[in-house]
Amino acid sequence: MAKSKFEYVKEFEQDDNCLPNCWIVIRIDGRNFSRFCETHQFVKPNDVAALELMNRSAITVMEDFKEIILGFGQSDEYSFVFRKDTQLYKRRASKLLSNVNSLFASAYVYYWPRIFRGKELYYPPSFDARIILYPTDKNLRDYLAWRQADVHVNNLYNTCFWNLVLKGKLTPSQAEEKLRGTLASHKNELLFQEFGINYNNEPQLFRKGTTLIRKLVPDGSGRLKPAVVPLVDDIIGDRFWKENPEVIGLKSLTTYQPPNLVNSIKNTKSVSTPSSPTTMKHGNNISSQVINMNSMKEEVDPNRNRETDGDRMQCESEHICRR
Ligand code: DGT
Ligand code: MG
Ligand code: MG
Repeated sequence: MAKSKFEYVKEFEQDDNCLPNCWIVIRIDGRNFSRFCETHQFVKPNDVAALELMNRSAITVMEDFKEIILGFGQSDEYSFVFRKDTQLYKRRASKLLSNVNSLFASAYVYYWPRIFRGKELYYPPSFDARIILYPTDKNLRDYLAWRQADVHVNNLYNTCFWNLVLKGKLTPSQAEEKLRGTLASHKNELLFQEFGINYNNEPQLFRKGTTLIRKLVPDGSGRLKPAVVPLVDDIIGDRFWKENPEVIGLKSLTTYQPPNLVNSIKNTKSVSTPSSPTTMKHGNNISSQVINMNSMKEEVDPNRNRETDGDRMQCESEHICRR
């Protein structure tokens, strides 16, 4: 068919293929969620249902985009890591970015009524998105460590701030003034002295964010199915990466099946579809926790009330304080 005389305009489109052999990270972040959370009266500082909705939306993205090997979420943001050898959309940045972002936003609205039963969605939320390329595994791990350290810094600050305001009856500016320039150790002390809160006992979900990876899980009929599994774990230290070498190694999926999984699955709901990971006890391996997407209740492991590598590294170096 002859080309129309208008077709030359296509030449104005620019190539935006991501460099080969680099990890492709897409991070989305809620646009003006300070207002969105206020309007929808999210619990301060952490609203479990809101986090569940973020996780549900991110799982939807990962179920569709199979080349995403890992997701990490906290607050109003989610990072998605594509395989470094992905050829999806010929690695075109605009295609990857816009598709991931729009699917996340539509999933957020789609699942809102199921998670916030009866709570009205007053206006459509939106998310900004950026794409970043990391040439080395170390760069990628440092990126993820940076995001997880951010959870820690923000959550410690927010926990102090909202306790001072809600329980201590300080005004927001008084609370801000009180916390200005304080180190992590001061904030820990403040929480304990003034409110009897041991920060290390705060839910891990709030302190570490959610990591989504792919595992093979029993589907209830004796078969194994790939599923996106939400974990609450330290991803700053080496342990997580040693325990899940397939993630960065781009190897075949490993089975999420600790030795006593069969017994513990009997005691929990069966994994009906890969889209609904169930709560599974972590067997002998107590290092990470799986979130039940229905309740987001964490499994409590008394051995976990210790500072992890990430906490320690962050606490030692922390001079940042912000809300
Ligand atoms: P942006 O991203 O520049 O458009 O602006 P914001 O307002 O989205 O700011 P950002 O992304 O730095 O911070 C996230 C905001 O969302 C922050 O005001 C705290 C709020 N937020 C996130 N999760 C929760 C939650 O679970 N409960 C409450 N009450 N607020 C939350
Ligand atoms: Mg935001
Ligand atoms: Mg944010």
